[in-house]
Formats: sequence, structure tokens, C-alpha cells
Amino acid sequence: MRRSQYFLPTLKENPAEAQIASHRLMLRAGMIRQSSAGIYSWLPLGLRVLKNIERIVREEQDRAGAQELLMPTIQPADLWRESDRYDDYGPEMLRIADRHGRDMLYGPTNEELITDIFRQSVRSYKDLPKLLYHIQWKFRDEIRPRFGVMRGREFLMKDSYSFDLDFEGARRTYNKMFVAYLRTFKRLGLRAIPMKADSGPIGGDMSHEFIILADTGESEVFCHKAMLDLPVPEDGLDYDADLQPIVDEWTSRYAATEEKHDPAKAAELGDDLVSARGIEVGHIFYFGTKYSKSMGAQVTGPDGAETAVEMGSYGIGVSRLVGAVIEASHDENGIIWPEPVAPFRAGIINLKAGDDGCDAACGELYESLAAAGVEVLYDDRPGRAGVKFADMDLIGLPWQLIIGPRGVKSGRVEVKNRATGEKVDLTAADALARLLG
Ligand code: 5CA
Repeated sequence: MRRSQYFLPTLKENPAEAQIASHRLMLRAGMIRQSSAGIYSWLPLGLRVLKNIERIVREEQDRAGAQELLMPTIQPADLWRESDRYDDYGPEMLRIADRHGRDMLYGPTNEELITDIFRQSVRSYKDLPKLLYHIQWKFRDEIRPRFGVMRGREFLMKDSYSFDLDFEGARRTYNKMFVAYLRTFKRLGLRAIPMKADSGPIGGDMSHEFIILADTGESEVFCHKAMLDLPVPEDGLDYDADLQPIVDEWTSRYAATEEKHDPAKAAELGDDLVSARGIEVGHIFYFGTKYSKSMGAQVTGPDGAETAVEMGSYGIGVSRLVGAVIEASHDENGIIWPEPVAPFRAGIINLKAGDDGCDAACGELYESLAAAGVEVLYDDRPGRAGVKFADMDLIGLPWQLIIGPRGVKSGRVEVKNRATGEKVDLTAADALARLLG
């Protein structure tokens, strides 16, 4: 992509409304624009990151054996009356009437809708277990939307739902999602710590929040220091094997959110206690038969008796993660994207656009990177080098390839690593090899 043609409206000044780094940087880097409180448009650069995160979340769900479907954003109120959540959900739910006067709503979550789909089609224990997910926009009329995409009103969530015959089956599925979450966040360049949590309006009695430690987190969290270094399962993990030992390893030490915090127990940890602020990027719930009973989602068991299925739900805040990654990875000059989520892998800076030699060298490098499948943003605009350096640091691409008249003469490209600041002079061929390596 050529910068001169790309829609990337960066801002020089810090927007007054942004209180935290990620919000400030997402506005300044031209990733999002607010349309009303807590509701955002995703501009091309921001959308690329959102899609990258979505792709990694999807790959790890698929690996764990979950199957993707897509449910609508608009749901009928009647389903929520069946589960008795229509009134309970309160003013956070955006309620709409259609032209026939039917009560509808913009889904804040999908337990009811998926239970309805399930009960229409599954009758026998032989069809279990089932683990389904979608990645869809949600709406919650948050009382205090803030921090940009971190606490939005409209936000993108990955939500999975599981159906098992009995508790043992439900626990196995819960463990699969638990482990898939560890892997997902690691691939995003984050260390997320599972913490015992309250299940709130979703209900149920086994629940973990996945928390990233960051000073700007909304809640206070506590955990054993060892949790910061526990190993995350590698590629090739067999999701049908017994995952309980992994889950035990991650849940045997003290880790709790504010609501579940037990100061006496925490004090026993002494110097090993970490107390910090955290961002909740995922939340998993086991809630048994809460919805299957009230909505009549039953199967015939092996003994011929009808039994309500055991359910769980598993959410990841996909749009929140864009902000969370930035909170975890930025400096005073801008964003520092971890490679897997970066909107482009590299940026080329032409220090003297309009100069035949610089244009030719940059154009050639641009073509060869594109041909090798490297996503690259080429800053071919006329103008001051300082502006281009600042802009490139702001948008945080992992690699910067800088070419000016001096480099053209010596046949070299300056390669800068955004994260370390390290700079090396390489031939174009070596620069390409470095990026492919
Ligand atoms: N039905 C369950 C699991 S699928 C559920 O809705 N869980 S949740 O309420 O915890 O939301 C799941 C994830 O969505 C949260 O962990 C958080 O990362 C994200 N999320 C929740 N509310 C918001 C919001 N207002 N803005 C951005 N992300 C949010």
C-alpha cells in the first residue's frame, strides 16, 4: 500500500477526550473514529488489526474443536422472556420495536439464541458434545463507556457455547476453552492470567476471567508471582487428551479479581503476592442447566430419560483486545505492534520522494517485498523526513526500511526494529531476507 493513496488520517496532537494511551494512540494513528459515545468506526489501519486478532482467535477456537456459525445481532425479546433475563438485564439492553410492534433487542450476548438453535435440532445424547462459536458485534448500553474500544457500547466479541450430557463432559469442554484461551492470548503477544471470577448476569458457579496486567486496567487484581511465568501449551497440543493437569497448574495458585479477593489468603503469599490493575480480555463460564432447563433444551440420555444439557459460555473481547495490546506495548512515540497483529509487517520511508534514485530504490524494494508476501506500507509522500519518522513510529509497524540519497549511493537500506530501536544498514537483498526470516 502506498501511503500517498492510503486513508490514514493521523493526528499530531493528543485528542483531549482520550485519557489512556491506547485510546489516544488509536485516534492519533488513524485507527478509529468515534460516531457517538462508545460507538466507533474502524478505519482501514484499525480494521487490519481487528481482523488479525479475529483470525488468531478463530484459529485457536477451530483447533480446540469449536465450530463457527454466525447468529444475528438483533434478537426477539420472547427468547429472553423464556430464560427470565429480559427484565433482569435492565437498561444495559438496547430494546427495539419492529414495525409490527414486536419487541426486539440488540444482542448483548447469545445464550438464549444459541439454546433456541440447539433445542430445535438436537434430540439425542449421541449428538453431544457440541461446541459452537461466533464472532459478532454486541451492544451493551454501558452507563460509562470510556477508554475508547476498551469499554464500548458496541463491541466485537467472540462467544462460544457448549452443550454436554453431564458435568464431566462440561468440565472437559471448559478445560478445552481454558487452554485455548491461554494459547490465544500468548499468540497475541500478551500474558493473560486466569483468575477466579464472579459470573454476574450470565450465572453459574465455575468461572474464570482472563486478565492482562496494565496500569490503566479498570479493576484491581491479585495473583501469585509465579503466574507471570507459567508455561503456555505449545502447538500440537492434543485437545482430546486430559487437559486437567494444565488447568490445575494454572488454577492451583492464588489469583483473584477484586470481587473474589480474600485479603487473609492473599496475605499468606507474602512477597510472592502481585497486586496490580488488570484488563479483562476474556471470561469463561460453566452454568450447568440454567438455560437448558428454563428453555427446554433436553436430549434423550443413554437410559432413555430426558435430561437437560449442561452448558457453558466463553467470551473474548476482540475489539477490546486491540486496545489491550496497545496498553501492553507502546512507548512515548507510539504503538509497538507485536508481529502477529501488526497492520503491516514493514514500512518503507522514502527520505527524498521525487528524487529519481530514491524513488527507484524504494519502488523496487516495495515490489520485491510485496512479491514475497510481506505486507508493507510505503511512505512515498513528499515532505519532511521528520514527519515521516514520527508517523511511522506512531503507527508502530514492527520494521522500518529507510532509504535516502546516501543509501542509494551505497546500495544500502537502513533497517530499524521498532521495538528495540536497533538500526542496521543492509543491502536490499539482506533486508528482504531479514524480514522473511
Ligand atoms: N456470554 C458470556 C460469555 S460468551 C459473556 O457475555 N461474557 S462477558 O460479559 O464477560 O463478555 C465477554 C468479553 O467481552 C469480556 O471478557 C470483555 O473482554 C468483552 N467485553 C465485555 N463488555 C465489553 C465492553 N463494553 N466493551 C468492550 N469489550 C467488552
